Amino acid sequence: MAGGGDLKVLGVWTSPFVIRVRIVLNLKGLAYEYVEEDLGNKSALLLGSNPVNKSVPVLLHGGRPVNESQVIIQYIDEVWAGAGPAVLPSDPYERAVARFWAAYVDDKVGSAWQGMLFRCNNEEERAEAVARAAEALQTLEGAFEECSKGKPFFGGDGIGFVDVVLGGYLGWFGAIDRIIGRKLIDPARTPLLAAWEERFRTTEVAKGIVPDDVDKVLAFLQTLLAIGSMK
Ligand SMILES: N[C@@H](CCC(=O)N[C@@H](CS)C(=O)NCC(=O)O)C(=O)O
Repeated sequence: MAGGGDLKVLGVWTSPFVIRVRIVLNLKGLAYEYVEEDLGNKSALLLGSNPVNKSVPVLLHGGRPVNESQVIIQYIDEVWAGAGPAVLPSDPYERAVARFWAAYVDDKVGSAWQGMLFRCNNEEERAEAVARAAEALQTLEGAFEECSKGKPFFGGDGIGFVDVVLGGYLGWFGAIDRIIGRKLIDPARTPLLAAWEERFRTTEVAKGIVPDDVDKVLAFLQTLLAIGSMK
């Protein structure tokens, strides 16, 4: 594996933002050191590397920090352009489209994810966030059709930017499915996304990174709620 021993990721194993970065490092075949952070007791390295947001992930490349998951992914894709498949499309228009949908995912799905798990005070508020997530996923069903052009991933034949950005949430979706008693990515309403979810979860690059142990994720949710994280 490439990477030269100078790559380090500060992360939390359930974080959608960390997961997407780790999947991209896998895609590129880059070796890195992974350091699990405790959000209730952040390390001096995390606070010093990301003093603005104090959030994970942080990528340290030769000791220099890069912050914000979407920025990190684009940095990796540029620096290791020759390693593994490109994550962003080479065509500028298609790249702009991929960036648009990635931003949409974090804006709409990300805020609904926080609403469903961390910012709901009662079941009514959770249901409202679930409805917002469902609406965003419906829109993404159309985006999938447009971006994939009949191929298996948003990125076409292989995993691309929108795949990793949305795919980072799948571990939590499994936990949400358990909480709400049905599939958030509903095969009846969003059949393309439901098939994509199965495909994405079982890729070599996602296996072992996207959490599939729902009980463990739900137990971790209690830890995060106790420390008031993600509020
Ligand atoms: N926009 C950021 C979001 C990162 C983020 O929210 N990370 C969470 C973990 S999932 C975090 O570190 N939160 C800090 C905290 O809860 O104190 C990114 O894409 O990197």
